[in-house]
Amino acid sequence: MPSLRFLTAGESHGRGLVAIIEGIPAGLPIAAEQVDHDLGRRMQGYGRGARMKIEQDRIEWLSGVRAGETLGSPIAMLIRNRDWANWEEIMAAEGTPGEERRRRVVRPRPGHADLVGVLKYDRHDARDILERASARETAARVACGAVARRLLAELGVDVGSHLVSLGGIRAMGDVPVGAGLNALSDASPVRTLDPAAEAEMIARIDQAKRDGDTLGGEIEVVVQGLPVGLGSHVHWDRKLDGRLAGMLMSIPAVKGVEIGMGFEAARRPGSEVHDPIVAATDDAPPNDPRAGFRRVGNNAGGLEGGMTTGEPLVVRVAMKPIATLMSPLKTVNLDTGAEANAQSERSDVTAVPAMGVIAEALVALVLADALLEKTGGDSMTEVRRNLDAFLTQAGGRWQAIAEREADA
Ligand code: EPS
Repeated sequence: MPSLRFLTAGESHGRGLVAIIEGIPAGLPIAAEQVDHDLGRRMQGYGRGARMKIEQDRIEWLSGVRAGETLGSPIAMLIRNRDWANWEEIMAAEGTPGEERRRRVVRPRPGHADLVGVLKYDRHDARDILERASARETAARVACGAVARRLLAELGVDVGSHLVSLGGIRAMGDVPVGAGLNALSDASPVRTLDPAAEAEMIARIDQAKRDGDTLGGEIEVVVQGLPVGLGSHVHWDRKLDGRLAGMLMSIPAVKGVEIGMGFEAARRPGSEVHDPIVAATDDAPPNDPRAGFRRVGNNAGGLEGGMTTGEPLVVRVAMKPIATLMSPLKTVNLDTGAEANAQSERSDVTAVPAMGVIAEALVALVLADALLEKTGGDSMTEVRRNLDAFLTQAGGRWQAIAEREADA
């Protein structure tokens, strides 16, 4: 069983979303505003549609938190859908099976779950599928991720992201050392660190909107302050690379994940890929296991053998364009079998900037799970003590070598 698990429920136009996270130790300070901050960040981004003007995502604690601290019990959160007022009748739980309701969807969108979903689940209205396939569900995951982020932050770990490409336009820009990445990326309407690319991307989004088209792109998550040795090399399902990639590939419309140098590493010789290990007697804190074993570069993206190296974790995530096109693609009507244009409901031109916030949340959940697996602990006191003990032990190795060499 994982150390940390989470579950979400809720339809896009239902009453709301429920998020449950289980395994967070007792004594973690947390406030609703900290979760709401991430929910608000997820709703931003140039290219989103009208729905984001309706919603003001906020959590209500249902359980697991008392007097501003976690209790160690499952944490349940509710996010109400403000749009519910407009959908109450269409989405009502009461009624008769098979009855015809307004806003039926019978022209499935290529690229969406619509068609396979109705076949697999034996439905006659693709709304029964799209309501849950919708990226609305990611709000609940971001809420769980915000709790995991709080845990990591208490231990000095910062999770940030920025957009590196949109609609084929690439962005440059240096990630700051420390905890300042999101302050920079959140200030950009497309969450990029490159002002020139930002202007081009906004123009590309405006053009796509006029064309009734949609755009994909890539984001990069950077995690700084991670201890060495999270994850493990000993078994496939304990390797952190796989756990991260699996989680990130579960974001709607995500089609690829790269770690560190990523796919480029496949094209280069080993001498250009692996990060040399060099001895260095610098003034790093005695409990830093990396002291004495410095790395030249970080092409590994902070992972070797399925474990964290202590260098920044760097993961890139690629998202395809949203499947709801205002200039629709060809499809077949589910009722009549006739050729038709795919349904085009209100949607976003692009949601890549928001996907970065979702990816941060999921990376935080995977890392918090791996951290708790390393430390164990029912309370934050215990987690802290166990982590410090491990770091002191691993960091002491260099000290021991240095003392032995000095004696010799
Ligand atoms: C979505 C379509 C749009 C998006 C929605 C995902 O919603 P609506 O159909 O209500 O206009 O805004 O995203 C969210 C609601 C959200 O919170 O991210 C879709 O079809 O997936």
